[in-house]
Amino acid sequence: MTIPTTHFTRRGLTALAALAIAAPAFAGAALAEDKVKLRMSTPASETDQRSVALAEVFAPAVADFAVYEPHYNASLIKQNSELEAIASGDLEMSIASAQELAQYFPEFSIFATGYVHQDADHQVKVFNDPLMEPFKQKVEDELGVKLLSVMYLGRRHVNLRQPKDELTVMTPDDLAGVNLRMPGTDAWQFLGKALGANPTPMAFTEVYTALQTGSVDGQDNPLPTVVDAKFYEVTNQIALTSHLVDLNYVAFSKEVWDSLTPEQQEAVQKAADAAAESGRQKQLQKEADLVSFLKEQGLEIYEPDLKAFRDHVQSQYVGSEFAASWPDGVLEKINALGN
Ligand code: KDO
Repeated sequence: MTIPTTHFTRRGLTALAALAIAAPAFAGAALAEDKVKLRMSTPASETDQRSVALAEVFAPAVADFAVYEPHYNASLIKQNSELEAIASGDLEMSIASAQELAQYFPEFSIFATGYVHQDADHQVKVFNDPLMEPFKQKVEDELGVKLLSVMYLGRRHVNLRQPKDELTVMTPDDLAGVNLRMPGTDAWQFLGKALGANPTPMAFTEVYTALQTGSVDGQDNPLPTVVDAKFYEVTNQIALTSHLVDLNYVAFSKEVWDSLTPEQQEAVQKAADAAAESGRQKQLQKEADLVSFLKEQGLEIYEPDLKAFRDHVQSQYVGSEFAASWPDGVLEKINALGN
């Protein structure tokens, strides 16, 4: 707390005296105005499991010294600009994608590549493995952002407006000419192309209307997102391609981190890990439960030829500019951590 040293008034002195008497009661607990403000911006909604986990698990665990201030639906910072906002001091936290990081550090595209991560456990093993250290260090040194933990977004699938009897997606060839909305960075667009589709860049917050009006044929996201964002209201089928076991990192301002005491840093780290774990379990449960809900809503849900998709996607990355940026041996290490 900063106490003014000039312009003392009688009333001010009385207030200060009252504070001095009450001081022992505050020992150890900072006043609200002294706490670190943690503005978090995400395109996700308030009911998305990553948002819920941060609000219900992260925020209370750091409440002694920090005020968590979430901004949902990209209302504070637009999608894919959050890291820049943290770097310039306009934001303290975000839920960052590997694709967004790949805008600055192309090697992060390895974590955004189709069919690389196998499942939620594999993501955690990769994130906590020494292989990740140089990646984390670079983001910290060059962008001033600490990647605290990995959050599970889920298995992305192809979700289309066309009913299955009009278009059945069994192989990448079936997606030829399909305008598939993908988020707007190069790594995302490349993945859309690798799936065989015609990728269209668009912010997450615009997708519902685009599906409703037919300005795109479809989009890709995990089942919990299809439900949370109500995409099922404006689409007719889901081909379970599982083309990306998707993740987001809990991104945190390095400047704010450095201003914390070692005890506070430990609390922030533990809180981020606990939130990620809580969100992961809930998201996995939702993925398992939501197939029947979506079928009840009239969507046709089926598994395409997964080998055909995997082979095609992987063949697109071989020799690509993305693969050229991957440090030697990292893909092998990631694969070795899987099943
Ligand atoms: C999306 O735009 O499709 C995406 O799923 C990409 C993710 O990286 C992430 O930004 C997510 O949107 C938002 O958090 C909304 O769920």
